[in-house]
Amino acid sequence: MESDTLHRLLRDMLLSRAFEERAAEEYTKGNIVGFLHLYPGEEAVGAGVINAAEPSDYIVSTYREHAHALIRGTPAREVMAELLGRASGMSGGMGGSMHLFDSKRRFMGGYAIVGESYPIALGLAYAVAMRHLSEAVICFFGDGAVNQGTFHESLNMAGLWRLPLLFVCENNHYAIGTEIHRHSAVVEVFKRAAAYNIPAEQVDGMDVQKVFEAARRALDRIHDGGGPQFIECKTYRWGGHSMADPGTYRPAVEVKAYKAWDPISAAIREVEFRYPTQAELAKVGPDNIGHLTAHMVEAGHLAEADIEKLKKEVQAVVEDAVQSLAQLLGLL
Ligand SMILES: Cc1ncc(C[n+]2csc(CCOP(=O)(O)OP(=O)(O)O)c2C)c(N)n1
Ligand SMILES: [Mg+2]
Repeated sequence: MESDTLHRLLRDMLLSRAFEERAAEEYTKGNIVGFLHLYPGEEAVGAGVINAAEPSDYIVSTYREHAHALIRGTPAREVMAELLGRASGMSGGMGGSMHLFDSKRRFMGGYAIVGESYPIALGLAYAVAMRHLSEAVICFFGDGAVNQGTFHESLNMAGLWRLPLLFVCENNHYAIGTEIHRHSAVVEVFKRAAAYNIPAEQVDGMDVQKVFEAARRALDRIHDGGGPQFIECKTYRWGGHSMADPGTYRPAVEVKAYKAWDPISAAIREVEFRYPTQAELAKVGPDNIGHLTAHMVEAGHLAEADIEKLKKEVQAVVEDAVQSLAQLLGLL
């Protein structure tokens, strides 16, 4: 993979992480109200998929979408202002955390209703197909959303009409507190796409390079008129479902294992779910950002000093976003 691409992926993941950590802080201080669903742990999915897209492709997301908007290019200031309900926010302060929207960048919304992104993406893809354009629509959704009726209806129509749609399942194994084995008859989500004649693959969602490459392949096929495609990214959210959720339903050992995810850890990849042993835990490697930085340093794309520089750079972007709202936050 090209050095420029690797740097972009890393920067986007670091920016997403720094933004979410700062948003959590502002929520705790009471400056952000309502629900706040954060993305740490899942950055490789958004960064990999959105960077593989063309600027002319559309994105439809969920309520866990701050990083998707940032990666798409919406300035951190506008995203943060929306979380704070300010008029300078990307949705004019009317939407808040779950309803980010930036039509200029073809970011066609975050949505609070589980399973809402499919029919909207389907309509956009239908419009693209009617105009015979070489554009794709990317539709994000969680593992919990695959049991909604809209999933089946939308995949059926996309498969039938061969619409230019990329379905991306962010499988973080939980729908709030319900683990996938308890909410889905078929836990290998990608297999469901076969029922609608949609090519699908499962990808390690903790490895940003693998996600990027899978998304590129799928998007190339769509742009070439190949019809809908489906990617299941296996990932994990480090925190609770939202800031209001301490996530105590998950065993500490499981959270620890995923926080130190080794992309080829057999313990975590087993189809039949099993919590890793202490010995397996000792062997697991860095998180999804750590994994990429280690690879980049090893391959000579990055020096340790660059990582610190990059972290400072994204922190400055996030800090600037918060400071732009300083008066409101009583920081002046
Ligand atoms: C139609 C509908 N039913 C229930 C809810 C409440 N709800 C909010 S998030 C969520 C879980 C969704 O899990 P998943 O799709 O896996 O996404 P994740 O939060 O893990 O990213 C539920 C049930 C909702 N918002 N909309
Ligand atoms: Mg989920």
